Amino acid sequence: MKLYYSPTSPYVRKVRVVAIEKGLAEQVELVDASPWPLPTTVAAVNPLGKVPALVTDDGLTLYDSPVICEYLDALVPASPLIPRSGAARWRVLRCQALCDGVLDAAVAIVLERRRPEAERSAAAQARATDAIRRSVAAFGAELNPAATPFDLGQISIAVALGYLEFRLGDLDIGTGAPALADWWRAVRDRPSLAATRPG
Ligand SMILES: N[C@@H](CCC(=O)N[C@@H](CS)C(=O)NCC(=O)O)C(=O)O
Repeated sequence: MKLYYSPTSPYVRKVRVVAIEKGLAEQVELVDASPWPLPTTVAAVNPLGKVPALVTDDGLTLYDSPVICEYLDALVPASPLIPRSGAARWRVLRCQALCDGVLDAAVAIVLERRRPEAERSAAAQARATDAIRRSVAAFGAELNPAATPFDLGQISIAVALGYLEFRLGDLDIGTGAPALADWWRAVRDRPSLAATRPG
């Protein structure tokens, strides 16, 4: 399989963590395809021009990160990272959606900050920051420390917190509730997260 990636993309990191947790890392060849600056090689496989994109051994191209995570999880049916059915499944998928939304808001702020000062919107940044703060405050209720294995919801929370630390440490969003801080301390150096840490 070929994974079109950039080393700092949090969506790519989520996919790489899933690949490691599923024992698939050796089968994933990384293809450097940073979307900035244009032109990007990823546009040849994903018309959206975004990483991650995965080309499977059967030649099927998949995007975006939730679809790729679901594919990798299904490839090795043992120890699913996304429960197959029931409330547990919807909770994990909702948690991934919440965390991807945090990433969308965080990436939007990072891109805003790269624009010339006169073109930046303080209102857009404030709105995105509020969404991040509310969402991180909701992470505590999404935690499932007893989840075995480290499920896709928890992977998504770890990737979101890691990206906020990496790019937006100055916003001082932190981890909020003590339970979330304890959980983050316990998981942050897990091998799949250590191996994919940006920067
Ligand atoms: N929803 C997508 C988001 C992917 C995404 O936005 N990737 C960024 C890199 S962090 C990108 O490639 N952006 C290029 C662009 O927006 O043109 C996913 O989950 O894969």
